[in-house]
Amino acid sequence: MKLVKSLFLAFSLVGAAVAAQAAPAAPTAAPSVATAPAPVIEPGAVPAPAPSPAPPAFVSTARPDPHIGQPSPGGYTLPVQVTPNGRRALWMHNYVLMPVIVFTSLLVLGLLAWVAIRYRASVNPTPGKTTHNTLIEVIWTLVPVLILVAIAIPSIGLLAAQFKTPPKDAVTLKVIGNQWYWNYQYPDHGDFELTSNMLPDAEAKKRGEPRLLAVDERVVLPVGVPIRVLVTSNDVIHSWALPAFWAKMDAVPGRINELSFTIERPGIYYGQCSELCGARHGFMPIAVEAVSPAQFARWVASKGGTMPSAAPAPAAAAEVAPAVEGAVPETANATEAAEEPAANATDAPAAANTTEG
Ligand SMILES: [Cu+2]
Repeated sequence: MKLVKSLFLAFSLVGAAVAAQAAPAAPTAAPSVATAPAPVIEPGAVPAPAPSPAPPAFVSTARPDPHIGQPSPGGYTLPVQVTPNGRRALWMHNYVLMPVIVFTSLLVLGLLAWVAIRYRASVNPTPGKTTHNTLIEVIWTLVPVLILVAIAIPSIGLLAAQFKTPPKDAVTLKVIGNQWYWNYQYPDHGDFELTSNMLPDAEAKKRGEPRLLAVDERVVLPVGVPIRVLVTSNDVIHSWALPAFWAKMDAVPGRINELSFTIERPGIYYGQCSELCGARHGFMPIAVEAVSPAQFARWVASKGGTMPSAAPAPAAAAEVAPAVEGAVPETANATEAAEEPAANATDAPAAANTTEG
């Protein structure tokens, strides 16, 4: 009897704590935990292990930033980059390529103007007979060569960084293209799967998301952690492309392509299929929600997945959803999507292992 009493006490304490913490975020979840009846244990029976309180459901609180992770009105340059490779590539574009292009264009324009005006027929009735000048020929050969070498050095480094193999403990996301939606699998986290379909315009508007880019199931990834993306397809060639990550990788049936990046800031980032894949090619957007590792662990739990570490991520249980004014309701699954899951899971681990070497 004493045991029943203490169990009941412990249980209501835990329930009260969870209710107090989760009240602003998930008011519906709290009462069910708090009012759960204490288990009745027959005298002499082996007591069942006390059920651990379920982790609070992951509720997305993020709202898309209209200037980051999606096209913005009047935008004329590359999007804001949120990965180290992206920032490096943006730097190269802004401070190497653009100055070279602008300088070269202005130089050629100036030379043409000079020739056209200074040596026009009206002021040069008898043209000069000069055909060769060794010094000028050496200059116009050597200078472009030096410019190309100057561009090649940072360019090759950037290329190598983009295809650097991610570390072994990187979070693996498997992306599978389908006509015309994306499947996502998390092989390191219990291999659960999502199907991501575009939201209808009205629903996207209601949620404050851009039309043709919003989806019913966002891919959730942790920030500050290397991500390994394995990209493949079930039918035709698609391409998983996310401009803010400097990421674009073909999804080819029967083969797995690898891509890796580290997201540096939380947010919602949109992309699109970037390989003409059929009639609804323009309607299979990508939406990635980058969250803290603790929130990621909670999201994984809410999907029925597991974290690869043995410890059940105490941070995830301790941390409570932040205040959620106008939180986006999670995954109303508005579209009549989700045909057959069509998971091509069998070839994934083998192929992934070969890439790890
Ligand atoms: Cu496609």
